[in-house]
Amino acid sequence: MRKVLVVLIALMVIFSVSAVAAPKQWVVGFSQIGSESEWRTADTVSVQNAFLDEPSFTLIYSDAQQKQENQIKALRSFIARKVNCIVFTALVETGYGPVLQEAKNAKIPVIMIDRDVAPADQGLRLTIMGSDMVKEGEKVGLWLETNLKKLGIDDGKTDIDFAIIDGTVGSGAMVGRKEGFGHILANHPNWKVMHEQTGNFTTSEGKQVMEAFLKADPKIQVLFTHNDGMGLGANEAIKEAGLKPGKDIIHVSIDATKGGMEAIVAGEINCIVECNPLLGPQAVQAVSDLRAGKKLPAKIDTIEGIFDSTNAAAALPTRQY
Ligand code: GYE
Repeated sequence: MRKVLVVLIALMVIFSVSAVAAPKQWVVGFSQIGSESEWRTADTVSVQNAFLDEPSFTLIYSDAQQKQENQIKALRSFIARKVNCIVFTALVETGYGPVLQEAKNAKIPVIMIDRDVAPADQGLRLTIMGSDMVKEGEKVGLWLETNLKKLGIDDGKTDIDFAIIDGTVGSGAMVGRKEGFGHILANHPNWKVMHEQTGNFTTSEGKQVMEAFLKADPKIQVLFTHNDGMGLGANEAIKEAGLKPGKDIIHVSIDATKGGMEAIVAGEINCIVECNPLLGPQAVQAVSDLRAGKKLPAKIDTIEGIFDSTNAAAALPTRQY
């Protein structure tokens, strides 16, 4: 009996020590695409801070400055350094197959955050965490479906002049948003997309593109910008052309940055579909789970809302990005 007790106590001690044992030190490589927007800055800071707060992780950060070749180099250097895990946002969807295969051969798990790779390469990464870009595009279309009617702009028959400023061509965010919006567009033969061009997700290009659109066609009725940064740039161009954004041109966007939300409150953007950049805590959770030997789900979604004149002002004071 005594012996049994001693063994039991010994086991309990071993168990409790191992339960509180510090996690293994892990080195994580993070390949970010650049700093093209407010959204991106918020995303980078969120990931960096979340890993910094967790002393058992060392984060190696690499900024590709919008160049795919820089990202491929960064991924190769992470592999050469034998990092424990790679966190990766893909600038565009294609072209990373070989380097992802190298990571897989080296048994280094890759967690995508925000922008994914194309389906053909998705077997080479472990999971994707971030927004559903297709859904975002659909939400934009559905808001317009309801509200263009309410505003008396859409009678279901008369042609409506649409302009779209796309994000970076070939990026997961642009491809998904275009596809999702396309699902709703297909139900409205009178929504005519007369102008569509990329603004590369930057405010300056958003402005330039809108200037060119308005020069060619001052009668644009609806504008969809793939992010708020380009939206704010486009609004400058609209105002400089003597028009009122949000009134003369109905304007819908994606992200819900502070600047975008202020534009809703000012009546200059009509609707913004939220895209959450604060992925750091979820990324740390996923890498920690992986380190603990847990299986990660194939897709980790972020929770997002939609804002217009009915709720933007109330949400603005607590906006973190
Ligand atoms: O909407 C845009 C950023 O990939 C979801 O990239 C992201 C997009 C975001 O530059 O502002």
